[in-house]
Amino acid sequence: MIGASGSGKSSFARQHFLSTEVLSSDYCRALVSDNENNQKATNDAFDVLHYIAAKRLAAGKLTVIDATNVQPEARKPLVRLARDYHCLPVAIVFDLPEAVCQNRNKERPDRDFGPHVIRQHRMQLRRSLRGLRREGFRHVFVFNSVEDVDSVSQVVREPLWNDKSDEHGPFDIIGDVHGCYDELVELLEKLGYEQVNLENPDNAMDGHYYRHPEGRKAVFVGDIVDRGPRILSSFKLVYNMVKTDNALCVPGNHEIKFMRKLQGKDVQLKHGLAETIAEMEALPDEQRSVFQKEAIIFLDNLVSHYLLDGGKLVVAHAGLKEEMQGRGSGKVREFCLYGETTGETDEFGLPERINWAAEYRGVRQVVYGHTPVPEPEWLNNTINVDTGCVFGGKLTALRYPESELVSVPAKLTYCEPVRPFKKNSGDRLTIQQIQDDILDADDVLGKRFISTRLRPNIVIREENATAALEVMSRFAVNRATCKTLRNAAEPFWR
Ligand SMILES: [Mn+2]
Repeated sequence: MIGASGSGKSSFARQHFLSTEVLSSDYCRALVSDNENNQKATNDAFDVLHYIAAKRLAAGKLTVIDATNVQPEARKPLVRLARDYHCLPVAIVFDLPEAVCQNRNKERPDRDFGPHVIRQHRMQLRRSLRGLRREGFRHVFVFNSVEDVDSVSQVVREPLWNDKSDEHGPFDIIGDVHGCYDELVELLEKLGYEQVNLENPDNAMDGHYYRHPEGRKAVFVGDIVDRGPRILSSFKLVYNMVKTDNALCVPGNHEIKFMRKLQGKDVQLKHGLAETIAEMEALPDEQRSVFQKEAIIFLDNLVSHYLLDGGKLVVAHAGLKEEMQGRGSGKVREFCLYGETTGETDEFGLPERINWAAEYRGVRQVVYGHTPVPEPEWLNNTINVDTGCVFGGKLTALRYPESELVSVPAKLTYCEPVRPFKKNSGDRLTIQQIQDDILDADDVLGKRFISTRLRPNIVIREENATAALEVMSRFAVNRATCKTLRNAAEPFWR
């Protein structure tokens, strides 16, 4: 909230938000100095306020800052906090006439500052008004009068676009298609989907889609386009399935590049985009322009990731860390599209990726694609379903909630992968087993609760965990384990 002293911020907050949602600078002044109006306590008060706000935002809780916030310096740390936790900052501005604020403060004996204070607040506020969006506020609401404020009957909390927790599926989550239309159709039919013709077919977008007779929904992890043999047919099929509510689709990095190309931006025709563009150029003029217009709208509206089935399932192209799930920021979108890279390149000249899934400890299942793997495998509640169909692998779907994998083999190797695409040799360890072979001290140190089949919630006290670990570590042979332990528990190791 932004407004001069006496502009009615606290009353508005009391009326429309939970008392625990509102962090007031006055209250924090009192917390640290027993006096709400002690201006000397301002810095400490804001330390406390920012600290609590950070905890709330980390937990994804709506947080209302009740302070004047009329100076850019005061708002800056708040916008930064919102960004750090991938929350959207919203400004509610109380641009009320000076007389209203002066009168209200006169009625309050504890506000004994002179009228110049409010005049200055008002000036700072007016100077700030136009720049709020540039400062990073994603929505700005301005009240110009007492009537404006009083006319608000309710503050409506809109869920983010990525929040589809109301949709419970069942789902069939389909890996990177990359123009493998024949395999896509075969997979859909194997999953039980049936072809339906559109009633009013649009020439530019083909006339059919696939629908499951039991109302299952396909969820595409993105990278529909580029590289493969029938890119536009694949794209149009996904488009029609999304339009008719038979599918959801999150964008892949290839969709974004394709969209930028369609918008006339300077994009290199590499990594298979040339094939997409060639198919488009081959369309008759009239169809092409309709297709282009529709495709831009469709691509531009794709949402970075989805939270599904009461928040139990997350689908994102390159996966998603726990702290970013269901949040909205540029960084979240970036992660969904490209994952996290080290900034280095590997021996094939490809960006070296950070394996976020190895560190994942979240409760939500994350299903993703982006990096082709020979076999989809579970790792810490995440699974990569991109089995490199276009590279001669297969096209895979994960049936949710059944956790059943269904795939169809590629008919051809349509594209030679830069990094060799190796098939699994039979009896190797699963990636989860390899992962579990290395103990991460953070997973076992400190007070722990474990649930067993016989007894739920057994408490492992910190000192007991440490002792157990100490005994176990005498038998440690894995040097990586030794290193982890030594770093995490230096004093006890010695
Ligand atoms: Mn990708």
